[in-house]
Amino acid sequence: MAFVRHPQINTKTISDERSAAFIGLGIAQQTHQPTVLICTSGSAAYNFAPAIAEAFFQEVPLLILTADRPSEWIDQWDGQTIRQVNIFGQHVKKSFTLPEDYDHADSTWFINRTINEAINLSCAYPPGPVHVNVPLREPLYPAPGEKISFSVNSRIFTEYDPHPTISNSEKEGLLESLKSFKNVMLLAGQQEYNDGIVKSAERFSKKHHVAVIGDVISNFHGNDHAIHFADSIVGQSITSVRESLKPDLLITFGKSVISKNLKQFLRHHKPAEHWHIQPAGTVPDTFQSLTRIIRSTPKHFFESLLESEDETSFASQKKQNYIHLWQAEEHRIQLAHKKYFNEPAFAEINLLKEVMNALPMRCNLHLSNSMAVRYANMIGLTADQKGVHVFANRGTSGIDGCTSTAIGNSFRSDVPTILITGDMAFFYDRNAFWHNYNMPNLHVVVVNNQGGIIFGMIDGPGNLAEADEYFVTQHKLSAKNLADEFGLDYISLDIPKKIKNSLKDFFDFTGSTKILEIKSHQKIATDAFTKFNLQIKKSYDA
Ligand SMILES: Cc1ncc(C[n+]2csc(CCOP(=O)(O)OP(=O)(O)O)c2C)c(N)n1
Repeated sequence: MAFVRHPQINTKTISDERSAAFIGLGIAQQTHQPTVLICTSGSAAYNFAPAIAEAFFQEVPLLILTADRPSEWIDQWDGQTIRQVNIFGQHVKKSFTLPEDYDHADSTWFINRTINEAINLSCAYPPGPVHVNVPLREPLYPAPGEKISFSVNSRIFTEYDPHPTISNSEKEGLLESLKSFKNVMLLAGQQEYNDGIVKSAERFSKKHHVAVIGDVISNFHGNDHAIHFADSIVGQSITSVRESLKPDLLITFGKSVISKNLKQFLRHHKPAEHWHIQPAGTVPDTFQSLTRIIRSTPKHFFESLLESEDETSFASQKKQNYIHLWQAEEHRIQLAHKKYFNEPAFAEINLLKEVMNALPMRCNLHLSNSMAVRYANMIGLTADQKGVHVFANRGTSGIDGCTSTAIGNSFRSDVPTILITGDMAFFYDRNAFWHNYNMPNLHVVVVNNQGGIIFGMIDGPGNLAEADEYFVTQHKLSAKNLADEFGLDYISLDIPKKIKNSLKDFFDFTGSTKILEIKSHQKIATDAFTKFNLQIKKSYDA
């Protein structure tokens, strides 16, 4: 009530706490400020947990306020009472508990300083979720006529993130070292679109002759010269090609990469050195070859290392060869794509290619786990689609909040939000729609193949006798029923003849929420996926 009645705070109420928390995550992705999540006591708090884990690994700021009973009432079989202290375990940056009684002046001082610390900590690099447990003593509701008043001029601790810089001596050392490597790979992990980073990385790569690799969640599609199909290249090529692509020096920044093929390739062909650029926080050793942690922002690193003398043309030529090798492979994949997509087919990968081609110039593109994000990575975005900003819940890769996150984005973005999702992820998170708010220009593509088709596509579960029942988990749900129930516009795409008109209707932005259900078939989809990969493999036969 205090939040709802505060004149400068915007609130929304979402009944399902799991969806609410993911919606909060989606809002924070747009505002870059902590979204405050508030819930009642008891199991409600646990339902925030999936989104909190996602926010922790995706490094999105959230401030979580859980109402609680006073400590003496815990474990006394009182209603809606569970053990809430540290309930989110290691997936919050810190957990605080506020005092239960406010009579003493020290209590209000403590609350003020705790909330200051919580907000600042949530924003400090790497941003993330912070929990404040709030035990409340009865009476919980104001007496009739009782007014809520707000403190004015509350004390605020301002805090600015330190800007880690590269000293001159460190810069000299890095440049000297950089010169000594021939095959240098710059690999971008998941990050939000940032034109400044894309451009400075491009200048850095040109200056130092570095091959730039970035998948669809790295938001590097604005860079024409970068390699976007590394997953297909290292996954489908022949041994000799893979050997030639091995880096001596790997430089990484950003968070995770989608491709298991690429991770395995780099773990197998370990570079002599791996530098990771990250201003603060724990640095993962994803490729088992980390040798240097550079405490800087990527942009500052790239720009600092631009100021150096050019290498001799002989040295630069040798480095350039490595880039050319990657670019030739990228070109080979593009040609294979052309051949494959030239033959029309009513299959998921072909239809999603059409969807991605038809995206508006400026939009947020949300990709659910798991085939949606993989298909999008294989199809790729082009440099002239740099107004398309890609989001995916790859912190924990859950299917439980992809729709809610997209909806959170749509609440706070003035460009359309397009979600491409599989059916399992879509139906799992159906309560994302259970509220009374408009989702302006949210357009959802549901690829309905009646189960988790990913498990039929990856090595391992696909061949097991239990695959259909326990992995793919067949179902008969239709997005039409959901659209009817929630009053959303619905378009069904079930035959090739409808493609053009369905996409035209779907990409007509009238402000309403639209669902396009692609009626897919598992066998056709898996056969098409095999054919697509075979087309790439075949290009190595000659
Ligand atoms: C909360 C959660 N439960 C289970 C999983 C395991 N999982 C990964 S992908 C997937 C199936 C997704 O199916 P769907 O949304 O239909 O997409 P498709 O793979 O068919 O493209 C499952 C169950 C998960 N990632 N998250």
